[in-house]
Amino acid sequence: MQINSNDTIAAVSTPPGIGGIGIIRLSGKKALKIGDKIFRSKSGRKISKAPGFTVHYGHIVENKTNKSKNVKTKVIDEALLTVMRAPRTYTKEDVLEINCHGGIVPSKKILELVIDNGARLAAPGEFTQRAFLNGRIDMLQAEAALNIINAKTEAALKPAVYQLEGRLSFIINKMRDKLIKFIAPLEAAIDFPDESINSMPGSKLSAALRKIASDLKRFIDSADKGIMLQNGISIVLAGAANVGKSSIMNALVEYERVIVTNISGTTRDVVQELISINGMPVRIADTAGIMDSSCVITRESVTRSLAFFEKADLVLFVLNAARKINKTDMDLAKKLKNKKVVIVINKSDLKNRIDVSGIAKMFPGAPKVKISALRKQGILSLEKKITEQFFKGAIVPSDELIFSNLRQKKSLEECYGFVNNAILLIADKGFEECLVFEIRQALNSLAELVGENINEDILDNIFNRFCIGK
Ligand SMILES: Nc1nc2c(ncn2[C@@H]2O[C@H](COP(=O)(O)OP(=O)(O)OP(=O)(O)O)[C@@H](O)[C@H]2O)c(=O)[nH]1
Ligand SMILES: [Mg+2]
Repeated sequence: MQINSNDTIAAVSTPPGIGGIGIIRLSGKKALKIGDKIFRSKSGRKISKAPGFTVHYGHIVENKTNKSKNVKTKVIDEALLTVMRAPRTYTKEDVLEINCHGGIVPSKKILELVIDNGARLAAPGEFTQRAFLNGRIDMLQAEAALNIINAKTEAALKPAVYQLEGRLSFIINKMRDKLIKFIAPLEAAIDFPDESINSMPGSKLSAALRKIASDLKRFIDSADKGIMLQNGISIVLAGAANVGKSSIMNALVEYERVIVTNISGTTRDVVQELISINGMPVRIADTAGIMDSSCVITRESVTRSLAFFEKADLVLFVLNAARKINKTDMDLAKKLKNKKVVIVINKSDLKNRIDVSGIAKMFPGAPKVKISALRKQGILSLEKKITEQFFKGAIVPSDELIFSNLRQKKSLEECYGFVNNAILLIADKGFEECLVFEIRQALNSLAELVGENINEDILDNIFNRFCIGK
């Protein structure tokens, strides 16, 4: 993305479509001057003369010069303008927000007007990118803004808000300060070998580094949780025909989403829904029952089901409590062998004839849960078993700090590696130069984590994931 940060940028910040209000946002040196050109305030006051954090009522106007050089003013919309002055704004630049009537036409027309008057269309995430480049937030906070927008459940929102407040950045910067304190005397001792410099004794340094390593390990583990909370996980209902997969789907989504009948082969297409299970965003898929058939449609649906099992993070392997395990169940079990599985014994309201021990042996450690989708019994314990597969204990224990994407996890892992190298060097009485090198590398990983010395491609990659107008 070729970005000129001297430009004044503009975008419609509200989602496309019809709504109560639409917001057009401008940021940059010319933002308020453009306001003067396109806005006639009721009070007659000029936008460029208005103090920061003031709101102005008036009309958005377009001035057109006709052939005889007469200026004709056309009113486009009634609007409220909010003036925010640098540096106390989202981007640290002058920001103008235009609240107009919602709807596709007014906001599009006003955007065109501000562009005709000197603004440029903002790239995705460019407002947040400016906040980062102008030093108002670091990369962890920029990513938090993205996570807040994309949060699918409240549990996913909470850690993102903490991150935006800068709690993670605070912890990481404290860790950086500590590491710097360790190497300063070590470096001095290398540079001035004749002077006696008091560096930390090896055992104390090693203990301090071990504490940092254990914190890093905790953060790395939390990142897996964070990534799952942010992106959600995919779960698929798998089983022979008529075992009650669609009934379980309906129980989990809490409405009659898919057709249920007593005829084998009711479900054909894969049907997916986004739900929250104990705060975890879950994409749940109902699939066609596995069965032998010469019917082309049935065979195609079975092929699609099998393809879906492959992609899922977790398979709910559904069995019918009222009948014995048959060859279809066993064949399917073989296909699911390498998957993370919860064994769901449905129809447990009927007379039990099932013996799951054979199947259970094929999935060591997989939880089993008895339910009745028809009577909505055992659904809560099924949900509990599902979350336990990904999270031990509560999804987000209060005040836990959670990293939330692969980029962050990679920097943490790199740092962890270097800190461990440093610990080993101390144990082996290695050279101080090597020790300093490892700690320096650890510091570089942390600097990258908060967005310092970050490579431009990575930067573009992060901000491209934002929507336009953020
Ligand atoms: N008694 C009892 N019947 C159930 C239960 N769950 C589902 N059924 C019945 O079993 C039949 C099949 O249910 P579905 O949910 O359509 O089963 P399915 O696995 O989706 O079937 P296919 O789409 O054909 O593979 C229906 O008549 C349901 O009412 C249950 O827990 N107890
Ligand atoms: Mg079905």
